[in-house]
Amino acid sequence: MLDTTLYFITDSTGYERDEFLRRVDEALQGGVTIIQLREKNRTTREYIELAAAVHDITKKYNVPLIIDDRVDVMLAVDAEGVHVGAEDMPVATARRLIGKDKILGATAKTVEVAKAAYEAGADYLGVGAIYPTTTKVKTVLTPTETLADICKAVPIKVNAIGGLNAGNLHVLKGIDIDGVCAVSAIMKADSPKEAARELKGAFEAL
Ligand code: TZP
Ligand code: MG
Repeated sequence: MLDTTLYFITDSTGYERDEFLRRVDEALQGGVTIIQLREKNRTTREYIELAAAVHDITKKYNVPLIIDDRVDVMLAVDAEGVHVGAEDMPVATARRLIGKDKILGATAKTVEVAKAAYEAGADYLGVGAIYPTTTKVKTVLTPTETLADICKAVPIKVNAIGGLNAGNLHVLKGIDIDGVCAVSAIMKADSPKEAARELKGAFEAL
């Protein structure tokens, strides 16, 4: 059963390979339940090589590895799934290429897009940004009301994303989300392990 409780999205920018992989391992020790490798500035060769290294780690923890955007990279390393956004491959096309057993995630900022993604075969949705993000991601804010509406509109898992940390999750109280996604709160923490633990605790306390 897919567990999106604590969804860690990586960003290797600024980290040496070993330090990046060490942080990924730490985050997993801290209780991350699903992990997405998200690389925007790598060659295909580098993306595949890094994905294989991350996959070797995630397998030890039995945590699914999702590849951002790139179906080819997902297939190359036999990762557990792929995540597509509005400018990426359409959800239905991705589903056709990866088959019915792989995990397919999609980004949704409106109820309409959420329903379409569900109907096209998505297993979970990432909805946000809830707060402005300090990552380089270009995104608009999604009101928490829309997040709540999306949770009611689709039967698949819905995660909140964008600027979330253990100290600000309370804005999501009462909304029927399945989990939270975070980049910076875990990636850039002094201790990714502690950060993951705290974030998970804060989500479970909601
Ligand atoms: N999509 C919407 S916001 C975001 C993505 C990929 C980045 C979230 O990063 P952070 O550091 O958790 O704000
Ligand atoms: Mg994308």
